[in-house]
Amino acid sequence: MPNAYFDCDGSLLLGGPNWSNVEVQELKFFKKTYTNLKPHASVRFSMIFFAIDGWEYLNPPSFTKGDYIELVFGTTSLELFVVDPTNTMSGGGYTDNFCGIIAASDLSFRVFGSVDHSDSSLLLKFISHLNQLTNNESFGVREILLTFSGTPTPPLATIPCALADATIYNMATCACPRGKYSGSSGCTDCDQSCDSCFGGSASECYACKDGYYFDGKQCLSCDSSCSRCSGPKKNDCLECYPGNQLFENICIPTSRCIGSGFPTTGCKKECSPPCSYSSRSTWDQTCFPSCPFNTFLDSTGLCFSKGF
Ligand SMILES: [Ca+2]
Ligand SMILES: [Ca+2]
Repeated sequence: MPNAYFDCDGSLLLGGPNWSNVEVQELKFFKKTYTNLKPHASVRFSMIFFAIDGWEYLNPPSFTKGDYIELVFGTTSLELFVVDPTNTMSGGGYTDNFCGIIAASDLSFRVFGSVDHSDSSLLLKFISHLNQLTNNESFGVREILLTFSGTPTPPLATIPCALADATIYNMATCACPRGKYSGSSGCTDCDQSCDSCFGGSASECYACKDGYYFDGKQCLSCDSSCSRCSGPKKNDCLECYPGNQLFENICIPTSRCIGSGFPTTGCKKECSPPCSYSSRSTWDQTCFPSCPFNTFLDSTGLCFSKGF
């Protein structure tokens, strides 16, 4: 089996030119099952999709069916076609070329959408319906974000939806730049908490912006220390801003983390000289030097004056 990942001009893809071979069944799909999901009514998704090399796109005005990828969310299947605006084959309307064959153009675009789903497990599957060999055409995907919502798929959430830099079959109404949605008076700003959206409120996001999380109804602010998070607390961080290190879901400023080997191996749980058990902080057992007289160690590992 080829590697499931491919470095496409600096973007690490799931898939890529070693994959989606029409002749090898095992190479025609990716799948992952998510289990133990909290109660929800729909799944909103956001991902960056790559159509690599010699795809036959959907050609207007006849819209002859070309190559496509099937997105499976549980029992729901969505078909992802790309429209070639110039009515020529193999990506004549697109000029980018960053992956696979040098002579064949490629296209990347962000896809959004929502599907109704309420089971406690979710099968996510990408099935290739490319009809030629991997060295002729292939696909990839990255930055897959799934947001589980307590409300059913909204009527305005056209499925799937893409940005203005690509046209997906039958989805022209949602082709607005990132951070905007197609409103009655054209492309309109999303709420500031949304990375992408189908309406103007914080509950109408396909995906939350960095620094926000989805609580099942809307995007809410993370603790200011987290760049991505699963909840509002300081220890709900999933990713940190530059200059910080994630340690047990807390973002610690690099300068405050003194474990030997940091940052290549992260903060250490084990104490080593000159740290001692008595000087490690209680909240994450990270080693810090003893604090000077009349100071105390705070929860982030800094020494503060007593009474401060
Ligand atoms: Ca190419
Ligand atoms: Ca083809």
